[in-house]
Amino acid sequence: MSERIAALIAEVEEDKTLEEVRRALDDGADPLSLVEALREGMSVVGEKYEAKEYFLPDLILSAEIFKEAIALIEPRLKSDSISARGTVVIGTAQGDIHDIGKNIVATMLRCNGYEVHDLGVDVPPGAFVEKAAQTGAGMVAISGLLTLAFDAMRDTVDALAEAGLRDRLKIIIGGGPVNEKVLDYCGADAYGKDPSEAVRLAEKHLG
Ligand code: B12
Repeated sequence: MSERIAALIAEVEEDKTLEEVRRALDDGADPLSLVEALREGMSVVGEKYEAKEYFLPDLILSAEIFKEAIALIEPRLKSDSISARGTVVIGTAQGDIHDIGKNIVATMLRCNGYEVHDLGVDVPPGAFVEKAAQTGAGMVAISGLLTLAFDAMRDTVDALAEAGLRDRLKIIIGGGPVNEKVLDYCGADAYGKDPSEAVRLAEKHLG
């Protein structure tokens, strides 16, 4: 069942993917395994895009399907999950509106039991500070795909430090071009290449 769901979203088959997810839920499938199947399918879409087999509309439609499928699965996850393991504030850095990857990371964190406050895209440093202070978050996750996002990421790290929150929370960054050098430049605590790394970092820092 999971394999079929992964294959259907990888083929960007909207109706069939959603139908299969509904059927799997009715049959009592483990909601987390369905999320994992969707994520696997999404990574195939990414590979096909890189191979120029798919184009931008495929990428955008597959992200839409992912969102719709998660909306079907989420009510099931909430009743299944125990109390939150920790709180994460996530958003795309100021000046950057890419959110497909950020949304996947947010979903995977939620599915793994974290309370996630998603600030959306083009998020100014002050908004990260405000939400982190208000929620008592233990982690701030910043996504960025544009080179210009690196400055905004660094400004966000600085703003969290100026607000006196730096010692109390971990800051992780990620997104296509993020690497060790970008991490050094921004002064965040860690970076991740995919949603599983985001979950691993949350487990390490928040438990
Ligand atoms: C889709 C896309 C768009 C869509 C975005 C739709 C949306 N809702 O997000 C649209 C068409 C709107 C768009 C616009 C632009 N784009 Co664009 N876009 C892309 C594209 C093709 C794919 C990005 C994507 O979604 N990948 C799939 C996701 C799943 O991968 P991901 O984001 O990397 O996320 C994964 C990991 O990185 C990780 N991750 C992500 N975030 C985080 C966070 C944490 C904490 C962790 C741990 C992990 C993590 O997990 C995710 C899941 O696996 C890339 C090219 C590419 N191959 O990356 C260009 C690209 C990013 N875009 C680019 C550009 C230049 C632009 C524009 C400026 C174009 C323009 N001239 O208008 C505008 C940006 C406007 C703005 N202010 O942001 C450039 C950036 C170049 C640069 N070095 O700065 C790229 C690289 C294309 C290129 N080769 O030139 N874009």
